[in-house]
Amino acid sequence: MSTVKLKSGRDATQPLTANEHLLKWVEKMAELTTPDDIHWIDGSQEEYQALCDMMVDSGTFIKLNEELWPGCYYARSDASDVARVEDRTYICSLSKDNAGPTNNWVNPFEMRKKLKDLFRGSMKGRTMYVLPFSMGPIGSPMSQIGVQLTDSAYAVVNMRIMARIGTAVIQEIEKDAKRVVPCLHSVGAPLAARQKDVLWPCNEDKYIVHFPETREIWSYGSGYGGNALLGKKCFALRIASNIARDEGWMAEHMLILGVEDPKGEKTYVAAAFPSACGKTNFSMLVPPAGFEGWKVWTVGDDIAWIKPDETGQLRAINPEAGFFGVAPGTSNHTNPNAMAALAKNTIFTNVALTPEGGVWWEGMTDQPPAECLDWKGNKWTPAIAKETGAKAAHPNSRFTAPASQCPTIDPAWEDPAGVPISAMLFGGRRATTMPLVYQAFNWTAGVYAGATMGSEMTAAAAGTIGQVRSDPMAMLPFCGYHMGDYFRHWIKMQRLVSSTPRVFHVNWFRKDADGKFMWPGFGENMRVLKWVVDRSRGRALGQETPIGWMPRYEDIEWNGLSYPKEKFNQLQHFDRAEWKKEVMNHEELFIKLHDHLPPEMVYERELLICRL
Ligand code: SAT
Ligand code: MN
Repeated sequence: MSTVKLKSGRDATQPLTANEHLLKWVEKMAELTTPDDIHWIDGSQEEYQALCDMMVDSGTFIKLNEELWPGCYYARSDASDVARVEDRTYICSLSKDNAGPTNNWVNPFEMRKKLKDLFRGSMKGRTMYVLPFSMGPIGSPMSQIGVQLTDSAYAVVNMRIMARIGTAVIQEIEKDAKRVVPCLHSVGAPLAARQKDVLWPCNEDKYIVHFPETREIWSYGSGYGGNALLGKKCFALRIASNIARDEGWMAEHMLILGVEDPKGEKTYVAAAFPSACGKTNFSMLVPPAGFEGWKVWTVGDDIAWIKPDETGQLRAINPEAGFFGVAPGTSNHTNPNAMAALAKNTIFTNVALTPEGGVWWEGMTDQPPAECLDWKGNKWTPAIAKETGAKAAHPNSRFTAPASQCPTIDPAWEDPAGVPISAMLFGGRRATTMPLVYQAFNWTAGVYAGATMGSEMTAAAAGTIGQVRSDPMAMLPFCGYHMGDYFRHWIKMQRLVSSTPRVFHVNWFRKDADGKFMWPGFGENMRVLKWVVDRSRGRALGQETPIGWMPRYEDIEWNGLSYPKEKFNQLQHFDRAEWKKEVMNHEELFIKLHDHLPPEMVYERELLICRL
């Protein structure tokens, strides 16, 4: 295989820079991985098209019906390479103590040796793409720069949607103002001479490795999502959380949205929910009946970088440029804005393919297609599904769509200064115990609420689905250092800001005794959001409870929804016995983190116990 020919005649093997550091590193990594070719990514549309065409020729991509899905492509991964692999993810800090008990750690010297063995010759028979990328708008003082070397064209075209890439980033690198984070990625499937490639090369053995002190990422063996698009979780969360701690800002697993009321007053809110718990839907919320004149604007759906400005106001940017969203459950009913965003120029992975050359997934339409090919390429019909339980789309199937195509994308979403954050929400999937919403008494109590949050596990990570696990700030798989120090950093942020955002805990997923969701969710979450905004602006009432401030029935806007008061009280019900158990469970994580746990967390727990 040799690198693609570009119509413009540009020879992509020619370096796009004279920057010596970059050239030397590329050369060194090429010596290690021995690709057949090197392709410098300029990020142009022409180049993107050429790479997509190449993958269509090889069968990795299927071009979707241009009439129905203009500019869209479809890929099926290897059946074993469908999600992030948390047990193969490492934080290799110099000392084990810095990685903490919630991260996998291996001595960095040992790990480097291991990685060198793995990467030696790993790109043989393939092209190595040199992919410069910026997380955050190019030129924003809050942005960070990386270069990903990868032997996956799939990773390159996805990264072109998810980040700002190419020549403009090279120019930033040449200004030499910012440190570049080197990211090496190989699917770990070298090709022997004349060996035919498979559609989705990967390796059973996977290593997703971060070196926090040297700010490096080495990813081996997977072509999927967060394992392969290294700007996302690896850089924007695991490495960035380290940079943020050192520099006094925050890298968080949070969506960012703006609420605009009928008078035009705008309030920005950031919210941390674990993967596949509805961040994308919430960030694109459509206000329900009764909220005429209100608008919700989308800044980001997954990651927020949050920094105090010179006045001490916290401001956030979305470091990403696209949405890597969970497909199943996304529909014109649940999220029309995501549906509009993914209607064109989108890459679909592991959804189902319809006979018309379209895509489908569970929940996309009420009526499933009469027949389609499932995410493994097998024939799927509703009858087969009924009989075998086979899903047409993998539960973690994804769309990669440009954020700019979202109808509710905020006019300020690329503002280099970011948007001001007034409130922060924590939440997960909880069938019991957790009310729809409560407000923490203050910043420290809010940090405690985030630190002790839990959620039922989803298909976004390989593992047990449905079990409640503690997932502090939705960062358990993404915090690049000791979780106890991370809590300390949160506490310390209070000293760096002029006023802290108000902190809330939400749960859209509480169930009644019959196992039915008690809250309609989706657009109706606007009612919670309005209370959050009003509380943040000091103009809504609530009731003090042992866990925090809660809205009474009359504090919520019910215009347009008939939701009985008794049901609301049940939904908000705070059960002392359940909470006592909950607080006991908090201890499990705290014991693990004990020697790094800030005293505030212990005091908050004591106070909570006293109030209970
Ligand atoms: O695979 S990703 O990490 O990009 C998506 C997610 O788990 O949130
Ligand atoms: Mn996520």
